[in-house]
Amino acid sequence: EIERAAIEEAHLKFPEDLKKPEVKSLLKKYLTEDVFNSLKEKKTSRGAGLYDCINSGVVNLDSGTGVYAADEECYEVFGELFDKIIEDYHAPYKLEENHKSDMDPEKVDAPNLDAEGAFIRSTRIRVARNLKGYALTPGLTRKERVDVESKVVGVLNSLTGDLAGKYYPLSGMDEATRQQLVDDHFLFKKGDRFLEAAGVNKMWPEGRGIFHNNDKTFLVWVNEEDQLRIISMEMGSDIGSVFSRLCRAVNEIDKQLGFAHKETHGYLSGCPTNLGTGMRASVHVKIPKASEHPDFQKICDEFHIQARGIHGEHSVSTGEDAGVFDISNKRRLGLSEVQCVQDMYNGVKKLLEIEKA
Ligand code: CIR
Repeated sequence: EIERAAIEEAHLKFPEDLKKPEVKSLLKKYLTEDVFNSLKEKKTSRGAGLYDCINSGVVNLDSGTGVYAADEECYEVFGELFDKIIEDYHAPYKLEENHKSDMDPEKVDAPNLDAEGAFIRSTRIRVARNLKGYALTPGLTRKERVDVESKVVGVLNSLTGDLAGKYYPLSGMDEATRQQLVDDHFLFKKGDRFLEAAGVNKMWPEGRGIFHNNDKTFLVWVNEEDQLRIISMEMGSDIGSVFSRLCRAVNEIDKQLGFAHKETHGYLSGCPTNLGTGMRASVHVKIPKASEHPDFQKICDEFHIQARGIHGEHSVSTGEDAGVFDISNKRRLGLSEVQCVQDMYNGVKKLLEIEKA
């Protein structure tokens, strides 16, 4: 508590480092001295302050965004800062428009794009969700974190049919299990320096774990960056099937536990980039020709899709994977989950037309 008091005292002064020319974050753009002064002494009812919201971007000057919400109320109490950042990141969405969710898989128009399996290797869709009534992950207490884990695992263990599976807690995990989860590319690592500075890594690895079904097509990360990352994936190109399995799981968990949600912000997440649907729908697709097309980037922008290498955000695919791209939806807030999947589908369809031509 003494340490916390000292931190809070130090943070009544504007973070001058943000003025350095190399800093390009949305935090820098919108944290004017006036906004800082108007917010610096405010607190949410759980005790989160401006420090909690901005520390990640102050410590990590290379942040793109630079802010996290420790709890739901941060989005209101510090709205003067968050609203501008959210509307900038998720432009052209305006918070007054209200976000609508739709997890009805029947509404996606997604006949298989590549039934022969010549181009699309795999399909994966994830959503970020957090339970109502708790802080978001930067602000979770130990008791809450463990409580969230036990509630979520209770529901996951009650799932039946193709969703039935097993939960693997990270604490005390044996080496064979760990290795298997690494080999399956299921294991998540401790959060990066951005999450560290936001407070998301506290008490690591306590309260964290991974659930997967027997077929390894349905996966849930518990208390990683969000309380829940719900993931549906399979080899091949059946986007409809992957979305449909995700919807069944998400709707069941929502029914039993209830997700943190605001009409204006959609599903809540500690990171404002993940508000709304919290969805990333992607395929790994081999498009060596389309990706060399002079208008590739323009087409991606027009179809609201994002292309990256298959080994993470800034990777370039080489060797056996040359020409293989991870193509995902780009928009996340102000449109429904159905529309996010449709964005990805339409974009991939277009890229395959170019590839074949
Ligand atoms: C940042 O501001 O750069 C980090 N807090 C990560 C933000 C989320 N990731 C992203 O926008 N790609």
